[in-house]
Amino acid sequence: MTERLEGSAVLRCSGCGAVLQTEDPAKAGYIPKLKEEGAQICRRCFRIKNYNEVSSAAVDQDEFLRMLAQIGERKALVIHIVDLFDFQGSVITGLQRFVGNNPVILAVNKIDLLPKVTNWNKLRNWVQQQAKELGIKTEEIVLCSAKKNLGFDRLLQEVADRRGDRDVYVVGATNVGKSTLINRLITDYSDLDEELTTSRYPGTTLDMVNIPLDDGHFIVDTPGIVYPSRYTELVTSGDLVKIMPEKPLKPTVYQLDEGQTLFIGGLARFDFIEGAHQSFTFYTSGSLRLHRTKLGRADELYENHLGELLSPPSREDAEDLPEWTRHEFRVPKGGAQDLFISGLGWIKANGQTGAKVAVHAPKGVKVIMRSALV
Ligand SMILES: Nc1nc2c(ncn2[C@@H]2O[C@H](COP(=O)(O)OP(=O)(O)OP(=O)(O)O)[C@@H](O)[C@H]2O)c(=O)[nH]1
Ligand SMILES: [Mg+2]
Repeated sequence: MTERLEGSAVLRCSGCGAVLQTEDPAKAGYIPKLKEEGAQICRRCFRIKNYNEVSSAAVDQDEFLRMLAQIGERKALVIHIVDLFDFQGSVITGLQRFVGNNPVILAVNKIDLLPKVTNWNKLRNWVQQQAKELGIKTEEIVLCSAKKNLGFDRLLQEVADRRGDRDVYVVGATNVGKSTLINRLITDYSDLDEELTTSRYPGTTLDMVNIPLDDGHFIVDTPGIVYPSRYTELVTSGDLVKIMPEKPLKPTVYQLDEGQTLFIGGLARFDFIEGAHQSFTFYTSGSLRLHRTKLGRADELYENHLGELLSPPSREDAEDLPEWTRHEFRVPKGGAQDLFISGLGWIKANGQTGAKVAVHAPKGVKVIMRSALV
């Protein structure tokens, strides 16, 4: 694919957007042999696509913000994708600053991960409310799943209605499903001979990728913003697979008394400090084991059994994670609340009687209380 924006004819990888080069195999965009034209992909994309190889790369964040700011100077329709499993962790709160007056569609992706019983109208209201609280300005909210092909008729309709003579820019945090979503979208708009590269690991797309549409406009894939407050950016690639759910969540309900603690593997800890006997529901990946103990014994258990009974992480990997911070919350009597741990999931407190609780998670990981999603 040739570079349109700067006018020169640099050849780019049609999988990740990196400028193709034949000089240095260790650098982005390496390809053993360059073709003069036509879609071609770099060796890294070839390996991710064919061997599921892990190959995340960090895009320089200043470079990224510069890229985002370019959108504000153009006539664009922006699709802002967030990951429903990590809503508060993946949403770009300052987006308006970058995209100027261009219209934004908020696409809430990965809805296939919610339990089958979810009430979609209620979910839509929840998203609307959260977006409002976070100051997100959006023309439209679309709930979708790029993986399971849900919500796409709606999304395509919204794009068609609002596109006019604009290019479409797809932006979001890493790993929210931007490239997967575009691969789905363009089956309707263009005959692409090479799909965008997608992978389970954050940091797959490395630069803007301009995909020509049939009418001369473009849909543009962008690299994800790295938010260090997401657990998914902290763990090893092996543990990432365990914390990211692949299948619909099967929540686990615990009837707890005050003075009890639950460990989520060795990745986080939930203390029920004070309150009447009540239930708490854990929404985390099915690959993580939960372990119940007494609050008074929790420190000792962690000290002695991290990496074994309490895993992931392994003891060795745990040494590379930041020390834990303790976040204390008072769940008010009233509506149900989630104690949300970015990238790891959330714990729902039903709010019938109120409670004092605490969440322990590595320093820097976003932990907040929010009104319940489910
Ligand atoms: N469950 C589920 N997984 C999804 C969905 N969409 C994408 N994924 C998965 O999320 C992971 C990341 O997808 P990508 O399309 O590479 O994400 P991206 O936003 O382009 O990521 P970067 O290029 O790293 O910023 C992959 O494992 C996808 O299969 C979805 O709707 N549901
Ligand atoms: Mg991508």
